[in-house]
Amino acid sequence: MDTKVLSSGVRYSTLPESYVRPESERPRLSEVSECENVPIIDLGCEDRSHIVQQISLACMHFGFFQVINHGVSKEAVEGMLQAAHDFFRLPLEEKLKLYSDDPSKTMRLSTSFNVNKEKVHNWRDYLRLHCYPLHKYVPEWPSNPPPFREIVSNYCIEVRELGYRLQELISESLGLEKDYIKKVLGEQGQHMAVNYYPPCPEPELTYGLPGHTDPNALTILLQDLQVAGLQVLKDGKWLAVNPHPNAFVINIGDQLQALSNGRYKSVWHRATVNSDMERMSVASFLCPWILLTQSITVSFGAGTWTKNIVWSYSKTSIGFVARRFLDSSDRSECIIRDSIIRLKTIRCRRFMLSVMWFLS
Ligand SMILES: O=C(O)CCC(=O)C(=O)O
Repeated sequence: MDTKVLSSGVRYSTLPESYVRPESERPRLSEVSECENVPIIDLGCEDRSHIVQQISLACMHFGFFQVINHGVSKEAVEGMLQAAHDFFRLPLEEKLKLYSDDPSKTMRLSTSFNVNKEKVHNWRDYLRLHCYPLHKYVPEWPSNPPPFREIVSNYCIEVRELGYRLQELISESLGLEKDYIKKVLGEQGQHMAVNYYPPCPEPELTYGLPGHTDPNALTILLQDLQVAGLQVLKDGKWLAVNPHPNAFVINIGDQLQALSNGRYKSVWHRATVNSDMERMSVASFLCPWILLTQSITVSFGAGTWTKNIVWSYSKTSIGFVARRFLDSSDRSECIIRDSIIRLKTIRCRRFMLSVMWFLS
C-alpha cells in the first residue's frame, strides 16, 4: 500500500495481504441472510405506550431497531451525507493533513481501526470527531469542504435531541421515570465516526469493521441508502440489515446493557464490504460522562496483574461497571470481546457490584 488511507483513488485488483483474515474469521457472505423482521418503530405514532412497548421488545430481543419519523430533519440528514461524501472526495493531499493513527486525538482522519496495534487491517477509512460541547470541538474539525462545520454541527444538535428522546423512551420501557437514564448518565459526551468503505477487490476475505459491540450508551447510525453492509448477530447468525428510507438504526451499547442489568442487549454488529460500490455510514455515539479511569491491580495466587479500567457508576441495578478499554483511550472505538466477571454482590435489593472485564 502506497498511501496511508484507502480513499486515495487507487483501485486495487487484489486484496493487499495485510487485510486478509484467516480462514476461520472470514465473513462467509453466502451464509448471511436478510434480517426480515427488523423492528421499525414509528416515533411519530401518537400512542406513546405502543412505542414504549415496541422499544422494550426490540431492545430485549434484538439490541437494535430502526426509527422513522424521528424528528431529525431531511435537510440535516441529506446535508450530513453530502458533507461526508464531499469530504472523502477531497484531494488526497488535503485529507492527509488531517491524518493521524493516534487514537487519543479527538479529531482525526484514520483508517481501519487501530492500525498500529491490530494484526489484520479493515477495509475502512474514517473521520473521527468529538461533537459535544460543539463550541469546544468544532474549531478542530475539517474546514474543507467549507460548509462542513456548519452542516455537521446542525446534524449533531438534531441527533443529540433524538438520542435524549430515545433514552426517555428506553427509561420508560424499563419501568423507570422518563428522565432516569439521562440523570444517571450525566451530561453525555457525543462522538461521531464518518465511515467510508471503498469498493473492495475481495470482500469475502475481509471486513469494513469486524464484529463488535459499541462501548457507549446509544448509537444512532445513518446508513448509506444505496448500499447495504451492516450486519447484526441474532441467535448466533449474522443477518443483513438493509437500509430503510428515512430511518436511523439505533444500537443499544454496553452502558445501557449494564444499566438495564443485562435485560437489554448490546448488539454485536459488523460492516461488510462489496466489490462494486463505495459505502458510507455515519455513527453518532452518546457516551456517559461519568467515567473514571483507574489502574487496578488484581492478585491471582502468587501473581499480580495491573490493568487500566474505566469505572462508571449507574444507580439502577449495577453499582459499578468496570471495563478495560483495549489499547485506546477512545472508548467508542474499542473492538472488544467481552466477558462479565461478577466480583461481589452487595446485599441490597437493587444494587450490586459487578466488574465487566473485556478481554482482547
Ligand atoms: O458502517 C456501519 O454500518 C457500521 C458502523 C459501526 O459499527 C461503527 O462505526 O461502529
